[in-house]
Amino acid sequence: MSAEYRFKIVMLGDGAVGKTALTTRFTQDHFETDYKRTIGSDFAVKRLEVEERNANVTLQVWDLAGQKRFEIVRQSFYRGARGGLLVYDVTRRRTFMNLETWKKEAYENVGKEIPLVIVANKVDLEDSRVVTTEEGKTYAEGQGFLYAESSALTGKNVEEAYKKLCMAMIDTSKEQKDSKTMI
Ligand code: G3D
Ligand code: MG
Repeated sequence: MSAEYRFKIVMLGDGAVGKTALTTRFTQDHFETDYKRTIGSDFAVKRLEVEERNANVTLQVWDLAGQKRFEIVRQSFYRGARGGLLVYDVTRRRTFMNLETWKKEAYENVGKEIPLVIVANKVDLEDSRVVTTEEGKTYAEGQGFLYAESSALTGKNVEEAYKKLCMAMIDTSKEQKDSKTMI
């Protein structure tokens, strides 16, 4: 019998890196170019089978927008989060540099034990790519994070990125002897 898990996760990263596009691709399997700017914070739910851990996971994916500066929004955004995707845009180096800030914010709000996956998004834009696979991997490995390269546009590796995070969260929750339901 498969184990059942429920996890809340957060999408982190600079504006326009593709957090909403990834979430939409993952939860609804489509891509909207004119997706309206996320207002406040919102979540989508998706159930996922993780064969590698013989588990079914219900993910509550929280996506945050510009109002990050409002403390109250930030608190409810992070409350109960068990993991996060740290997203950057491979065509904009600044978004890669800023991963450090997002990591710190996650640590401050959730704690250093939160599993994070670094997601290098927009790999379909090969010609404008400025951050290499090597750089992304080196950063992720140095931090002890998993790494995934995705394209919300083509759908490449999107589910895999979330799945990697699921595996890390399952392993963490097992370590914490927190058996089944989380939220
Ligand atoms: P955010 O939620 O992180 O702020 P969005 O980012 O999901 O709103 O995406 C920002 C812009 O990048 C959008 O373009 C979106 O279509 C585009 N985008 C997101 N993911 C990808 C991807 O994997 N490949 C490509 N080529 N574009 C992507 P617009 O023009 O609508 O602002
Ligand atoms: Mg958004």
